Amino acid sequence: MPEVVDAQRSGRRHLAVGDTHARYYNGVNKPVEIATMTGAEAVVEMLRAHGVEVIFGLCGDTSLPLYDALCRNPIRHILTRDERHAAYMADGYARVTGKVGVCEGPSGGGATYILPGLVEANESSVPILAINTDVSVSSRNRFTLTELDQKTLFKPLTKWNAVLDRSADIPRIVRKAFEAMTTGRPGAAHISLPFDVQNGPVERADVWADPTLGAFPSRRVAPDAFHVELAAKLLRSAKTPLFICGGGVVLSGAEEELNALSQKLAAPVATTVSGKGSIDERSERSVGVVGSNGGTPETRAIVDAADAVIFVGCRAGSVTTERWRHPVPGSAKIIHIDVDPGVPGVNYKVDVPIVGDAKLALAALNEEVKQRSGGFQALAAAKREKLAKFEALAASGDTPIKPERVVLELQKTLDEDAILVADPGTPCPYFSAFYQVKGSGRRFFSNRAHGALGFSLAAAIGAHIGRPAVKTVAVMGDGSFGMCAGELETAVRLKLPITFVVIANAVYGWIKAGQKSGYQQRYFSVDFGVTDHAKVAEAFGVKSWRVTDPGKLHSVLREATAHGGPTLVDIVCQPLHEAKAPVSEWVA
Ligand SMILES: Cc1ncc(C[n+]2csc(CCOP(=O)(O)OP(=O)(O)O)c2C)c(N)n1
Repeated sequence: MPEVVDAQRSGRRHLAVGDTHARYYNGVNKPVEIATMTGAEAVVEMLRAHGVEVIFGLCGDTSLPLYDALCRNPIRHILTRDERHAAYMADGYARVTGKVGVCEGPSGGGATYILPGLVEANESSVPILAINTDVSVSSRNRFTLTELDQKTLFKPLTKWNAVLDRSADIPRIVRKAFEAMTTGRPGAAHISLPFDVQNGPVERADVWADPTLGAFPSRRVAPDAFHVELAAKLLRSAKTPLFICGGGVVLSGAEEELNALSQKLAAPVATTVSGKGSIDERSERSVGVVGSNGGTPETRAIVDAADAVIFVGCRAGSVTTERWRHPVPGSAKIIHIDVDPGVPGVNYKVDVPIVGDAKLALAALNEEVKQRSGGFQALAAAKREKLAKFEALAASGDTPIKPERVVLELQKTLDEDAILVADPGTPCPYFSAFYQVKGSGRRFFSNRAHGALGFSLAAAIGAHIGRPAVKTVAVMGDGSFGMCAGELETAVRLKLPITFVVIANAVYGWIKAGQKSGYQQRYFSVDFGVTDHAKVAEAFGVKSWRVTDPGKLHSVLREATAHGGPTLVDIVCQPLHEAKAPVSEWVA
């Protein structure tokens, strides 16, 4: 009876409680019992096998089998109030844990609503998996309610996506999704899971995973030694080398290697907004953020003075380089380290491309270079100048409150290990420029790929779930608040001690500043009404304050951040177009 022996060897005879038994017939018409589970159970077990502990999402008709499987499983399910925020939560969770974030939603609107979060994560190289349930395979092409071509919808916006047609394919497809998300450049994946596929059988023996694929980067790729040698040679003759680090350093966990190499080369380290956390910003070698959303004239001057720029895990995009003007093309030799071979050489003529994982590439380069001597006097002077301008504005007792004051007070209030999530609008440039990340690793992030307003509230929830031991704060404009307020209920229901800060100015301020600097103050359709965000939050059950007096800001922020549940501080702030800070430098 070879078939039965095979079944025994593979463990199929060892049935677990709840297993169903499919009866297959061998060639001589003898039944072979095979343990199976439903497709929905298999999906959940496959997630668990990859180390998934939490899923963010929202229910729907087509998700009923999945929910029934989830309810009998230890994976924690966080019920959200819309799918966009479920994806943002998965994104925030992934960024702070280094693990894949998982979100789910139903068919039709659930799929179209989850999409913005997937797009942001994918472009930010954050591995999140979204599962949308779908109408049954047997109901396709029959004008079925919520039917949608999920395969085509998600294809251009994810690193990898699939629609399941058969339950038997579930284990293989989930394995493939995790491999795609966490190898090479991390990215988002999407799986469409039809209703009848959730109810079909899956062989228990097929439900296995390589758990290392649940965290990123899962399979690091080493750089070519030849290019590493070329880079070392180039650096030997450089007088003022400079690093510009993107999100790839923190994603790769390469902070130590970066620190060691920049020390050895006596090279300053500048970062993009996503690169914040690559280096402790208190270091004498830290430049801070450069570019048009957080850079200042002082940090730009440091970039322009470099005769060799080493981009690390950075796409040298329009914001970081102020539309490819800084570094000035041709004025510095370019070494470009990236895990994606399609990145080096796209925006700058590259002298040495190094394709590989940032941690491995920086370590390899460290082996090849010699200790250089060099001082940081010019950098220290530039930073003093930048800080002096900031501190003068931050000390102001003017009303409406200046954004600089908000940055300063939060800086004074938060512990070094706190996580700050910033929305676009005022928060991103001001906090990127002036909020000093103390220590390395993920302590600050913003949604820099697409910059959709309303990211930070949900992303902060995900970050808190991922790293509950530290304080998480989300800072958003009132434009953003209007796009995400519903998730305050989630924070209240789960009693999450997150502090939400609203920079309230009753205007889409960043755009109005653009109308001021580029369109002779022809202000058009950018002002909206005043909202008392503290009252709105209170209605959800959030402990809230509305602050108009800068003198009260410190004590309110202290009380809010110390509270054991969700809090919101609504701060009536000066709009960007009235600011005297170098905002005009930041507007594209
Ligand atoms: C979803 C979305 N729509 C439009 C924009 C374009 N946009 C960029 S900044 C901005 C204004 C932000 O306003 P607010 O959140 O109130 O912050 P403020 O600039 O006033 O500080 C807008 C509309 C965007 N980033 N995201």
